[in-house]
Amino acid sequence: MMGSKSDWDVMRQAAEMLNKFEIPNECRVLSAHRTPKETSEYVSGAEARGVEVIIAAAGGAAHLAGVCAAHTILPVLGVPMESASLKGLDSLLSTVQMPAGIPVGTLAIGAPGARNAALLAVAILATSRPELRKKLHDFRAEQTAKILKETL
Ligand code: RP5
Repeated sequence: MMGSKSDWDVMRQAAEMLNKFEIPNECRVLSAHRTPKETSEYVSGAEARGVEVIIAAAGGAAHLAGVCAAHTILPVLGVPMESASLKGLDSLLSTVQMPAGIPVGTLAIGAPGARNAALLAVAILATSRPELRKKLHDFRAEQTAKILKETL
């Protein structure tokens, strides 16, 4: 989920990572502020529909991940979007500073956070799926091999 279509250029990287691991996923623009009712309905029904992890990205006064977490017991991963005025520090603090009792697992600002949110979602799903765990091991091994092949 993302608060605006303007987040999609970054958040498509999360979707691409999930697709790489063949994880069925859905991408929606839903805002804590602009579409509060639809956001709460979507998240409230997610568990019953079989959704297992929610990734929520927002920028500025970034309440989306926290609002999602308030409406579900599913793991919610928050991705702070880089903002024009404060470079995402506003988004980071708004996403990460949840009161005790309603957790949001907050990732890095922007594209690294988007990709890592997907990888963390895969890791969560992999705890009960050996085939996915193998894919994660393979991914890490490929990444390591790629780095070690770099020439300068
Ligand atoms: C947030 O406000 C969105 O998540 C986005 O990062 C930011 C700016 O949204 P737009 O004004 O570009 O729609 O709700």
